[in-house]
Amino acid sequence: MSAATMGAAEDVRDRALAAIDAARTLDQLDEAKAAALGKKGELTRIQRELGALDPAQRRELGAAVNTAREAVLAADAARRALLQAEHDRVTLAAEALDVTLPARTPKHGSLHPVHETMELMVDALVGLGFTVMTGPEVESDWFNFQALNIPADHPARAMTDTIYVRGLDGGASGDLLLRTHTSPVQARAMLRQPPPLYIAVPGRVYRQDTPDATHLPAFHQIEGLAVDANLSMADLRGTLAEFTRALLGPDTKIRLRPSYFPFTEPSCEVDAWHEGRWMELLGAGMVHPNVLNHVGYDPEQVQGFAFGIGVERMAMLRHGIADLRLFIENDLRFLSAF
Ligand code: FA5
Repeated sequence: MSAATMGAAEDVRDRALAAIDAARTLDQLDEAKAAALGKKGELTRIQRELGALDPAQRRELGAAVNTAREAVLAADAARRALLQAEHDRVTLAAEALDVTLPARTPKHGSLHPVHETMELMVDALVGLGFTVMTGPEVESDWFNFQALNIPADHPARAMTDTIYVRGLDGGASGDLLLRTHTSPVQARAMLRQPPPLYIAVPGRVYRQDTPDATHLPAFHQIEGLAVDANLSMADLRGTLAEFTRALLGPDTKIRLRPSYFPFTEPSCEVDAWHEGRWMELLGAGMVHPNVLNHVGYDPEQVQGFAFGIGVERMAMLRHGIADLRLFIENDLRFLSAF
């Protein structure tokens, strides 16, 4: 075997080591390695030619090829580790997140003060044994008025300015209206079940009232109705005293003033003492026998008391707010104070 042949393995090794050293990327390194050790690589070719040599030469050249291969593999591994580390560093830098940016914190909303007050009022009544019920805001004349002892020509219809609903054809519906109070649910409840009955009815009501500090054209009421044997005005007063204490504190003073509602007899209005004056909170009374008769209850067997409380008025007292209109202006500076 010629010295030139012996030197061939070392030449290939030297060229491979130089190419490996010069590789700037992992791709270039792969190329340099394949040029020596790949299927068509130079060392691979020399190795293939070993078969044609006699045994002594084959052993000698074979050893030279192996030494060269190990040198190339070692250089490749060392260079690969270096290039891989560099590659990782560049990738990490490119994909880095700046965790020092101010976070976008979620904005938490809160219940509207009227809604929150309504929930507390309902809770207090549930605590006194009442069951929650609701009814429609678009109501029939019969439930809103007639069932409540207010016939068509009754002067009490003028007590509230009713908003009537037109039929879809644009003509007057004659019968449909936006309920002016939560009282129509009294008859709905009594028609559904026999006495005894204790219900609390939260909901929105509508009147053609001009907005002022204590009136809104759309507001909320909670109706209370209790029908049972042997109920009296004393039960009504006790219930309302407990209720107002639960909402406004244990020292709350209330007073009952005689009043008139067609669907209660006797009737009263209840005021709470607030900031040096009495504030009207609700209307109430003993359910009129005609109302019980309308729904098939026997006034000889059962009596009832009923009351309708203004939710906005209660929210006003609880939060010391002077003007109801603040509740509907949707000024976030006002609403986020609760
Ligand atoms: C009624 O609506 C009767 N249905 C209450 C009732 C129920 C009496 C059961 C007897 C038995 P009145 O119109 O007074 O009554 O309204 C009741 C309460 O709603 C008032 O005391 C007041 O707190 C509130 N309220 C009335 N009008 C307005 C308004 N425009 N804006 C805000 N709150 C109002």
